[in-house]
Amino acid sequence: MTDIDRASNRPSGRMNGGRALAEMLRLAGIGPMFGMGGFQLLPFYDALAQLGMRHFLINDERCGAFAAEAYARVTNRPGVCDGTLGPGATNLVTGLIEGLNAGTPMIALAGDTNRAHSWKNMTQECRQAEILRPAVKELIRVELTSRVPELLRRAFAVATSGRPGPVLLDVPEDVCHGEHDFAAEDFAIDPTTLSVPARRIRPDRADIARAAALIGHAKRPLILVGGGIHLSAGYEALLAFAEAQSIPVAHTMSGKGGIACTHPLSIGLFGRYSRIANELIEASDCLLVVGCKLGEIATKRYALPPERIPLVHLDILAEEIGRCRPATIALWGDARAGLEDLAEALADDAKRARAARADYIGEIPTRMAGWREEAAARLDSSERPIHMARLCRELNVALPADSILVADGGFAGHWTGLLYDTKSPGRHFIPDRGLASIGYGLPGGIGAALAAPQTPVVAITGDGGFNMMLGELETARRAGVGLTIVIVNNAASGYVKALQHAMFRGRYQSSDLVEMDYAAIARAMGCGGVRVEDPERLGAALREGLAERSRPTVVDIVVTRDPSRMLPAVDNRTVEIRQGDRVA
Ligand SMILES: Cc1ncc(C[n+]2csc(CCOP(=O)(O)OP(=O)(O)O)c2C)c(N)n1
Ligand SMILES: [Mg+2]
Repeated sequence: MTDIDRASNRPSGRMNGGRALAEMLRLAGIGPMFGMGGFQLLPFYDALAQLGMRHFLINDERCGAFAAEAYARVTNRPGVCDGTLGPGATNLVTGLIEGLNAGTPMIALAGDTNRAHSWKNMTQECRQAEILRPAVKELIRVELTSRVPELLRRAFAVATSGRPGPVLLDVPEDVCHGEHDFAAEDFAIDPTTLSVPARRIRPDRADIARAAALIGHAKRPLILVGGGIHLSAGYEALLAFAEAQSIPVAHTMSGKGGIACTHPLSIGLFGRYSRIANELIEASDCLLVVGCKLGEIATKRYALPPERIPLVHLDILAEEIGRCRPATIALWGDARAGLEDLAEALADDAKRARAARADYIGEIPTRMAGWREEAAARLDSSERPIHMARLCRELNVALPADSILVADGGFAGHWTGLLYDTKSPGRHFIPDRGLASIGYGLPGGIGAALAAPQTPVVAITGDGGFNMMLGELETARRAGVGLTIVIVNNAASGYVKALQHAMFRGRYQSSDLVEMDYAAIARAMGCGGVRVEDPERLGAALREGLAERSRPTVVDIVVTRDPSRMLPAVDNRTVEIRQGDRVA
């Protein structure tokens, strides 16, 4: 529906709060929603049915929040999920915090008790507003049915502005079931608040000038991008600036896709795991950090980057600048706008800068070739069980440029963060690094697949993460999504097992899983299922999954069971580990 159609579709008359919620969401043009019903929000569900809006029953509200979160990342529009009073609402917490930390716009609805009876031990009653408040950017309690449109407007404005985030509307039963005489004017929405970034703010001009001078004088500048580049959709500005000034670009897991990993200026992942980026950071004389929090993993536990290197930090959230590492120059503003301004400030110097940095840029292919040579044995490994690096190589070959890879919180995300190459800029790699929960892969894949129905979507997850979410395979099948789910089957809570190997001399506790045939389970659930034990069969199995467009396919991959080889081996992991250290 176009914005004009929506605007002419504004209802009036007597209706309950649930209907008003649905009418507003329709006006906002939101996509499919994810939730599980309960008494309090049933008028809302009924309105969805009457209005023909898409809503998917999920089997755990946490998955609804994950699916909505991934949906939002793919579309840049708020993802919508709901949960009923009490356990439904509290199950939303993990998914909402993912969105809060990752800066993802979301609208969540939670039913709450009827105010005529609250605090009288109503069934499922709990102090949910207090539990949910720190999980969201803003929690809005709706106290009057008449205020439903106004407060949903507010929710969109908050969710999509500044650093985006989730907003929770806590809706008491009597507000949802209660009725009000609405006028057509009540139903209105500001179209500029429906996608991110809702508004752009430019850094201060004087700060841009100072930053430009610093970068202009640098011989070995480097750009470090985080997830903010996606929130700002700053791809063109990043590429234009990096190319005009001959500046290499490194990325965090969340920032992958700022420029294509296959672009000659991309030096890959930096932080805990790196190909060549960390060594280039060490040798840099000026860092430009864009939309990146410089958190634990990006900084190798605050060991990177060295304090001696001047650092320009561009971020939409002022208080994020300098939190972990003092910034020489703070640029408070939108990533795209800031990069455009820097490019403009340095435009006259671009030719000279490119010439001066020719040798520097020339190092990238040489260093990458050196890394590839060192990693070749792993990337090309034909060992069984299958080497994770080989799997990543096969993903690089099998997945087309427009595909989306959703990566779960276990090793799946770390390995693909390091070795998976996006072939074009944009949201082609979606890891849940906001909270790094395991279990995001499958529901995140559902959300991404529904957001981009024509796009090949692959979700890669550990067996532990998949076990958490097995029930959502039913959701995926019911939704008819042609999602490929790659299970990294190491019969272990591998991350934990690897740490126990490294730090506790192999005294394993609660880190083994029983060997399962997830392909057979998938087939029993009416989905496609392929089990792969031979690395030579990986490509065909992935292609089989990608070719299936109307139901999910599980590709169950038997990978190394050796806990000494579970960490991304292409990393410099030969660190000396003392008890109490975290290596991964
Ligand atoms: C909800 C949640 N619980 C615990 C953890 C800690 N954790 C990180 S990775 C991991 C192992 C997960 O096992 P699996 O999904 O099989 O992935 P693997 O590391 O074996 O590839 C655990 C328990 C987490 N990230 N999220
Ligand atoms: Mg595992």
